[in-house]
Amino acid sequence: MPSHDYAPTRDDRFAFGVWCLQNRGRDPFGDVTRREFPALECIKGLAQRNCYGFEFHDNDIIPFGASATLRDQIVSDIKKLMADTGIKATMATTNTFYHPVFKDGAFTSSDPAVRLFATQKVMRCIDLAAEFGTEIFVFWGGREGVEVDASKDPISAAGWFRDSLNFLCEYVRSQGYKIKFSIEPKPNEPRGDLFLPTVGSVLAFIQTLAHPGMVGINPETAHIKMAGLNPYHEFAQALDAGKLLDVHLNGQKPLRFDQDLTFGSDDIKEAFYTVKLLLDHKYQGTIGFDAHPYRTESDPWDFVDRSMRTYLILREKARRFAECKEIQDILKELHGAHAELAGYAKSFSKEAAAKLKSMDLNPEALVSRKLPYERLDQLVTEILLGVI
Ligand code: GLT
Ligand code: MN
Repeated sequence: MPSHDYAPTRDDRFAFGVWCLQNRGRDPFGDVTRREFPALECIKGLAQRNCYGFEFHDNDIIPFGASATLRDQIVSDIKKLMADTGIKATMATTNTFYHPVFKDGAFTSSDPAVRLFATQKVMRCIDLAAEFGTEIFVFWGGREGVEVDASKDPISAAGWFRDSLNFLCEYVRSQGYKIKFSIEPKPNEPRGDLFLPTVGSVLAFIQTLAHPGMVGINPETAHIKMAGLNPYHEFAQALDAGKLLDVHLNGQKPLRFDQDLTFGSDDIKEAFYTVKLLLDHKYQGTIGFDAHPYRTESDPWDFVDRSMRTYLILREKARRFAECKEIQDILKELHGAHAELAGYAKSFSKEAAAKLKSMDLNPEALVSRKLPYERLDQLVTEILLGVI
């Protein structure tokens, strides 16, 4: 029997994108299948389900081109709802992909006027984020890419992107906002190729910015699998670099169109390792889900409930992994080999190098070590299948 009923609490720090709930099931081949939920209804529903926060694009809550009066009215309604329910606006981002003005990129458009329009839109969204007390501000470059490589030099495009981010970092600093930027990588779709496709590319890019300390990464399971990579390893790389500011958990079959499936629905073992990673390494950010309900659903709430429930079940499985004596004995054995040599390579000296060169490490003997990975993987499988 489970030790609890997997009911989410605010302490679990779950958050959902308002856009996930507003998704109406439209795809390139078919029209909408359900109504659009107004932002207030989405946020209220999340609060009722004990979500810690909501994530939003400017245009999820404020229509493109809305008057200042309408904007202020919407902001005050949302602030009241936040105060009444305690839900927080945990992540904000700008829609720089929907309007046709962004058809050839926002920050990487070859037209400086479009780049400035994008920068202006982001500054307004940053102000909005600050009003809601949001501290993580995401950049997903949905239109930052190409179909025709002859159209722009990727190094110039990187430069335009860098200039815009540097300008916006200065804007945050000049306003005294407590906001960090987080870049969300994706390999393709809606563009043929997107710039900054993976965690590694974002990490390298961040180091070229004027304020790398203000910028981190928001990796998403589906985007990683679209590139055929391992989400567990990609999330780990961001964590190792101290740059995992936010996560977008969902599901995706590898190397396909962006499916945005519910977390854990396609590959439970992979989802398990992701949850275990966040737990083992005491990830401090919110647990953001970015998927959309199947096109066949009539409302988004089953998707919300089961995302959180699956996460909590997997968290309990991760604890079971830590408590499983057989697993822990195997790991102890695996990681206890030649303990006297562990850390040798950590401190370099000429003497240590000379000694290492002449050390007899006997590869033949090292080969004979037993690595019971079949058994180890079976134990994980059985934990996930509920046998252990
Ligand atoms: C869009 C995309 C997501 C991004 C969102 C942030 S919007 O739905 O598919 O992965 O996180 O702009
Ligand atoms: Mn996302």
